[in-house]
Amino acid sequence: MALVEYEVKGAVGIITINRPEALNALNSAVLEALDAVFDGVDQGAIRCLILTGAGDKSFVAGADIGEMSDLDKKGGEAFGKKGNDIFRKIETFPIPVIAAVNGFALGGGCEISMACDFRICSDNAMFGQPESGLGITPGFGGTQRLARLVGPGMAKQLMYTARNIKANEALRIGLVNQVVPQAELMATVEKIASGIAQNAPIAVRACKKAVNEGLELDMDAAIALEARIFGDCFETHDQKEGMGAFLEKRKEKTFTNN
Ligand code: CO8
Repeated sequence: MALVEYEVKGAVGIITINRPEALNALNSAVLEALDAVFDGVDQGAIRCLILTGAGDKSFVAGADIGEMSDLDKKGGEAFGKKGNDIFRKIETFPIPVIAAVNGFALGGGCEISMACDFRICSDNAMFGQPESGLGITPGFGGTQRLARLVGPGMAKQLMYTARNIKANEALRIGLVNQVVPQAELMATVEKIASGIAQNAPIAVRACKKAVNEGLELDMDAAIALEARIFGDCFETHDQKEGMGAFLEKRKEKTFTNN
């Protein structure tokens, strides 16, 4: 069995981290396999991706503690970079990526979920950044993405205390968008992904770019960025198709990502 599996259902791609015997912990081999799967996604045919973990207990229980335990400064930085490079690839991937969090999302597991566009989790999910209890900081972007997602005060409390939180608390603090019974998780996320896949991919991708890049700018520059991206839409087939269908009272729309 591959360490990372990839299944295509229509215009939705499902990426499954498949190392259940270690609760899908991220070692170098898993990170490299994940990178290769993202590189292989057919960006013409696929309109939404789902990232999940194999089994019903864990999404990803963190970076591999065994592999990290003997690292020196240089090795720690290199391992951190390996994770950061692939997480950034996910975050900036042109196609939306939804994390379907089906259990533990701890340390690097919480971090990879935060590199996705948004998170839907099962009722048994558990999130946390337990690194301070291991004598390290989060190293796959957690100090930055958690603070941006839930605010610096809540992020600092979670990191300093190394306390894990259950699904409902993750929902309350805005770390996840929705909590569903575990048996319904994949069906729920696939339905959301299919809904996204029905909209103009060129517009969905432009929204992702505008939000991600705009958050790095001050408001004036961010609005100017949005204006440029918005204007670009009017040179697309998909804008003519989307508005044309509305005006013609036509339900069927043929979006081409052009
Ligand atoms: N790394 C390696 N192996 C793991 C990990 C992990 N993170 N998590 C679980 N496993 C393994 C266990 O060792 C065990 O293997 P074995 O059967 O061979 O002993 C197997 O998975 C099953 O785990 P448990 O028996 O522990 O299962 P439990 O249900 O009793 O407990 C827990 C589940 C609570 C999730 C527990 O496994 C646990 O606490 N895991 C570690 C969670 C953690 O601390 N994660 C954060 C790791 S640090 C990190 O992610 C830093 C990211 C940034 C790195 C930057 C690099 C520079």
